[in-house]
Amino acid sequence: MAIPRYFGAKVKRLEDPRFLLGRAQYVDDIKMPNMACVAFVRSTYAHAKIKAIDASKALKLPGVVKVLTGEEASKKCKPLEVEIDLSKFPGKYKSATFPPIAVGKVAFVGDIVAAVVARNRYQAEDAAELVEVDYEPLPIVLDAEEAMKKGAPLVHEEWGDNIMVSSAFSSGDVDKAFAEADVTVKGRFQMSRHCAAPMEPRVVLGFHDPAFDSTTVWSSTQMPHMVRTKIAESLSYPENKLRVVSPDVGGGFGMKAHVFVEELIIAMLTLELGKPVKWTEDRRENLYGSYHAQDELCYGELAVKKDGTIIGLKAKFIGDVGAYTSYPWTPAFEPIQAALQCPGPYKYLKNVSFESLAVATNKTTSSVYRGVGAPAGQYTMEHLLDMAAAKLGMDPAELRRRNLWRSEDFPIVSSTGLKYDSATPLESFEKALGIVHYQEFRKEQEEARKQGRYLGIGISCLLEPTGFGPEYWHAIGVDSVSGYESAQVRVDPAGGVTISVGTHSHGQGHNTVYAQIVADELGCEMNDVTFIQGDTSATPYGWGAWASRSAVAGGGALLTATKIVREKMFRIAADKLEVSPQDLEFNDGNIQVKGVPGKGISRRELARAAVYNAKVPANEEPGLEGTFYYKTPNPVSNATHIALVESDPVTGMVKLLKYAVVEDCGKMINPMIVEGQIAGGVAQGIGAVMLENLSYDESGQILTTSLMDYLMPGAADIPPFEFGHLETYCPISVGGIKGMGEGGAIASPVAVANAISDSLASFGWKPLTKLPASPEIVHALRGVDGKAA
Ligand code: MCN
Ligand code: SMO
Repeated sequence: MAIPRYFGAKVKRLEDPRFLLGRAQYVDDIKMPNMACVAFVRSTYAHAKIKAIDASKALKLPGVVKVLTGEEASKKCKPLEVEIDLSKFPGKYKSATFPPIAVGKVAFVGDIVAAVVARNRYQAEDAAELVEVDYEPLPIVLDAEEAMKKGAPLVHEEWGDNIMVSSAFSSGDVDKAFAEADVTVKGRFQMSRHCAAPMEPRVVLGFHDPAFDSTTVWSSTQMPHMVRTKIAESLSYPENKLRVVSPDVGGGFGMKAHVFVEELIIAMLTLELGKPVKWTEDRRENLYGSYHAQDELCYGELAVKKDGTIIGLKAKFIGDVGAYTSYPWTPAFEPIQAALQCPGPYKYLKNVSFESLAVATNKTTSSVYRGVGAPAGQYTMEHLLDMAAAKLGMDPAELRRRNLWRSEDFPIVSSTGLKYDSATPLESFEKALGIVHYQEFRKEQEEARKQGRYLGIGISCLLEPTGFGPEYWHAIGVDSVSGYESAQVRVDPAGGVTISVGTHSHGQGHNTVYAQIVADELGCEMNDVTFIQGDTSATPYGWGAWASRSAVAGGGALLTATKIVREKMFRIAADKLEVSPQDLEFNDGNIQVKGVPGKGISRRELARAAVYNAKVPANEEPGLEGTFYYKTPNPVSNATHIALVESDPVTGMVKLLKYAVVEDCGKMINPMIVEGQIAGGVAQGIGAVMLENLSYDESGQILTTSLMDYLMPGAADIPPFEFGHLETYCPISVGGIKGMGEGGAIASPVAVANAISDSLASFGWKPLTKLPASPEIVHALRGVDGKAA
């Protein structure tokens, strides 16, 4: 690599002025002449037959253009179905196709029954209310464990039961480990049901252009290419006539890493009506009509020796995944990932057994959300560890210290079969303890208890697999996604650089980090780099952003594509200067002979010669361009999180005092962005453990359809952070980079939970078994008599 000027520096984000000054352009900002608007009629029943739909009154309202129902939609559009090679899939899988609009029956409150198109949104909403649907209610099932019982109402009758996916895994001898253990602990932990609730809900705009007989769909998505492929396939529409654009996107957090039926419906409507058609989701609709996540019930059991050696782990994860399957992940991805995550960075743990179940219920479909099930696995392991420490009478930090892998142990294959290239679990742990002055805090805690103040500290040690490239998906037979990545770098005649990438930034700051990479390689300034993403007609095919992949996958593709250009520039310059390319270097925008400042050629001159005048050596093509498709590796990063809290056992209120994270994500491109990503993830984890919970009444009506009911953390709920970094060069990725975008959200819920249990440990250590930890639940930790031991 070139001498880094920007790679590794805390450079301010190039995109921020645009966002802060309100100059971003989201899908809803796009207005087209003659544009129609859609409002959906969504089921008010959790489970019911649709006996009849009468749209006659709606169609009489002024401005109403069309009412599309399931019967008609299913003739024009195939349902969404995940492509899985069952011979490789590690478990039993039942396909639940997701019809674009419900046909014959609805399976959750929010299921789409009809799409109403009108000249404006007001008319569409008014008309949607006039669509009369005759429902015949069916028995409902709202709880995953109930849904697994014999005789439970069936969400999909044709399945014969409600189990969408079941998968089991074991290695070593778990029974023996438990028989040999000095101490065993077990727990049942209920994670809360989430909605990513990004600042910008989903928006889709479709436009068919008669001049070219082509169609553009703008969608607020994390994965525009996949959306294009799936719309084309579902509607049997030529993919080369379809363009999908995701302009500025106001957060996604996994929820927008899907193909949604709403995207299919808007494309269908614009093709039929020959006019632009837009749908803008409102907050209420987003909270019940998009996807949920994280509703995992976890059973875990841990076996340890007297000296603290962790020798056995059993866990079962039951995902309450709602009504349908999600494209491309299936709702099974969360409970399966929970199991993969569960063993954590603990080296003596060879004996493990896991079961993961995805169970259908009459609720909103549940799919992936930042961390993808890993927060549940992390919670289970790290809370059991504190439980074991309490039972052993050992300090929870000491218990971890005795078991953590250290950097020289890598590479390793985990007990769940994941390959871990390199990591620093013990090193990051010690550094994090140093940051919070662990021993001093323990003393302070003891003093405070004497004065009736309850301080607590909670640790969570994380290994975060990132990237998830083709090797991973091929191995498990999932063909709906592959996850390689692409980048293209072009130099214009004036020496400016345009990069176009297949990844997607919707808050992560890719414009900045990619410009840092390119500026270093091509000896230019960051502002000389123009960044294009999110437009299928302007970028090579790529996979968007998810699985903390962009730094690894997009960064690796870009670095390689840029090197192709750099090498060509050096070859051409060498020819002109009559030296060898190895004798050249970039200096202040010039390519010069190493150590001879006067002898060189400016980047601009060289670009003019190569791109405009075709004055290149005989064996070179004109132009300066590089494209690279990268089979993304799957590096693992690691971190230690430590939360400090103060709890009030009387009111049950918890105050977060401080939060420390030591992260090792390989070479950091921009440490400031890395810290921002950790902080954002931790904020979401704080939401998970303290506040967020989508709830339903017994009839399957969702009760949390506004941000007054679904409580998300605000800035005032977030404690001050302290960050530490380690940088282990990743041996398997281009540039030594590892991902990290989800770790904040994975490690934090249990760090806080451990801190809360610890704060009230003088009443007898008790686990937090149900999230979110509301004041009632925290209050209950002090026990019936409320007397400290
Ligand atoms: N980075 C870096 N050096 C590294 C690793 C990362 O500088 N060694 C930078 C990256 O260049 C990138 C950011 O940190 O700008 C996050 O990198 P990465 O881990 O590659 O994750 P992605 O960019 O692929 O983002 C996806 C990840 C996921 S999966 C979810 S979910 C999530 C998250 O990012 N959703 C987010 N963070 C989010 N942040 C915002 N604002 N909005 C979302 O929807
Ligand atoms: S849930 Mo993140 O988009 O992998």
